[in-house]
Amino acid sequence: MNVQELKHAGLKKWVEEAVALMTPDAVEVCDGTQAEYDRMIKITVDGKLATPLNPEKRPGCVLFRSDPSDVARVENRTYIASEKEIDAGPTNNWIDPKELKKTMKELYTGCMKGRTMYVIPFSMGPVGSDIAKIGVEITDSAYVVANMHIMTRVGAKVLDVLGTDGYFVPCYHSVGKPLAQGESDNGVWPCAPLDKKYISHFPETREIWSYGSGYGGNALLGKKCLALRIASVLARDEGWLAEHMLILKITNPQGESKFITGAFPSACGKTNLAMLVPTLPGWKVETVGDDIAWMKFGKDGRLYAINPEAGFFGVAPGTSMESNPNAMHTIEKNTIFTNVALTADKDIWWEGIGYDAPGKLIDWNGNEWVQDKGNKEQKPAAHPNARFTGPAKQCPCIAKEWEDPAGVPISAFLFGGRRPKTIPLVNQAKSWIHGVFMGSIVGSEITAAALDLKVGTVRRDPFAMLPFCGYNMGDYFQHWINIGKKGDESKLPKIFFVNWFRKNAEGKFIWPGYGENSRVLAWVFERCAGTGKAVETPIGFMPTMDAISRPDGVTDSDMKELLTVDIEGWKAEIADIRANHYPKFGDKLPKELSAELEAIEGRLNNA
Ligand code: GTP
Ligand code: SPV
Ligand code: MN
Repeated sequence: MNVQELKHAGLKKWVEEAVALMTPDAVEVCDGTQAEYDRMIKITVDGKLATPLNPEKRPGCVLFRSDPSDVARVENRTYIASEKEIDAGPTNNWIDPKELKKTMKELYTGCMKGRTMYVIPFSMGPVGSDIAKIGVEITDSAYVVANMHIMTRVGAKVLDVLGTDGYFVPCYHSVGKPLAQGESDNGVWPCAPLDKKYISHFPETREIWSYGSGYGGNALLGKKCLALRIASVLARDEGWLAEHMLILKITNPQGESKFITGAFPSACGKTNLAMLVPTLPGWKVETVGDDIAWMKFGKDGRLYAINPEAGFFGVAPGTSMESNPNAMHTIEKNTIFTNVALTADKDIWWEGIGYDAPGKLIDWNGNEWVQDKGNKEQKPAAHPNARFTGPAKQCPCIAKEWEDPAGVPISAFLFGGRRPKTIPLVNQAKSWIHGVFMGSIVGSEITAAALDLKVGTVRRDPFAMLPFCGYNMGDYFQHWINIGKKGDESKLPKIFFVNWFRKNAEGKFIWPGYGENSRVLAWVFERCAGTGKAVETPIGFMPTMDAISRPDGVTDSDMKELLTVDIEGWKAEIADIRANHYPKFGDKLPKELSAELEAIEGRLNNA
């Protein structure tokens, strides 16, 4: 379809302005068809950016290797350009929107020369759902178009819903690498140098401008940019929640089901938990979403969640038939792999895939690579943030409700992160406000999901939203408190804190994690059902020693360590929050949270 055929005057005008600024050689409106997807893949294969995989082993799959500078989100190039700096808050980068637009307009000028501009109408959420939102991304990357086909709902049906004057979130994207006459990518992943990359959000005008990166959350603008940073602002204004949360359905042996969401920072286990295969006999877990949840109150006063996405952009390393068979089956076909290793017979391989590298590989940098198992210093064959983009409908454990436009009623929220010490396997908040306090203090060891951070150090990542909250985090805490006041607390989800990542003195994980996490989910389920045995402690309700069954290989003393409150560790935790975390929010810190801090401190001192 061409731009002239667009029926929505505002959209047409917006595209025409972008064309005038970015001067592409051609413009195309995407229709979301399989033929279009195949054509995008062909363009990237012809440009030597993609390698088709073995059709016998991975039908419909391709591998991309990105530029080594373009392998993850870039948090220090991500901006919340609100009119006032205070509205971006202490945890976001801010530039005055006028200044930022001026800088970026210069970068955008002529940036699509030699390329085609694709106009992608997409819906976050089932097309036409009350909770869904429409965005339109313009991009000069066929890789982005193909990924958006999998991750969102693209095309003509979205334009139908948009009609002649419907609302859409406008999203600009360019890789920032114009081509000279006759030049082609010819195997070089197009992107701009780090100091020219901008991932910008204008919360008042609800616009997204991204430049210079072709990677994941920087470039697939429906995901973190729209569904979290812009949506969090909409959610604040409209009284709902846009969260970095998986959504799962859990069914007990009696056939009763509940829905649970969980917020863990990037690369801390959302996809794995969402697709978990329970080791507990008779229990079943199914997936609704693996990264983002949008939640609104239903008429019955409960919170209902939808997954705004249509695919999974999951971390590849560590994914195996043992750790996550459902993900492995999802990615058997029609999947885009980015920065994994390539085998001689054109299949994929990565660290933690569950078997040794079969002979000579091509690593994510495009170099020959042979596994040297004795050598701990060997560089990995797959980038630690290598990803697969796979369609959710191919997931064997996808829940039948996953596209229900009304969403699913949520019984529990989990918060967690990677904490080698102090934080127990699970505890339950005493109340909504106590739960909000727990969400506000989430800490986690940094992972490879962001480029510019030091992997392994613990940082506070409130609600797992630190890189994704589109406004002042203090106001965001207040918004969570307000949601609690809006609802009848007995109907709101119960709030839990979990930690799969406790380590022993040898640095080994004490809890086996993955499918064994079902034991913790079962306790959460039982607590929501009013059964589940618990004791009250200074940090909340904790399971009695016999309330969670012990997995093989976990000793009684391990269990004790996982389920005992480390009073001294918690005192240090609270002191750190008092000295370093909460002061960042100044007057924006809700007084209810200071009161919770006082209260927990008092309880720990009396313990
Ligand atoms: P994003 O897509 O970045 O938001 O990540 P995510 O939260 O979905 O994380 P994911 O499930 O992809 O897991 C990231 C890494 O953590 C993988 O290498 C997993 O193998 C590992 N992991 C997931 N769950 C567990 C667990 O229960 N225990 C341990 N030890 N590791 C886990
Ligand atoms: C994350 O980093 O939380 C991701 C990957 O889910 S990205 O889409 O790049 O944000
Ligand atoms: Mn994520």
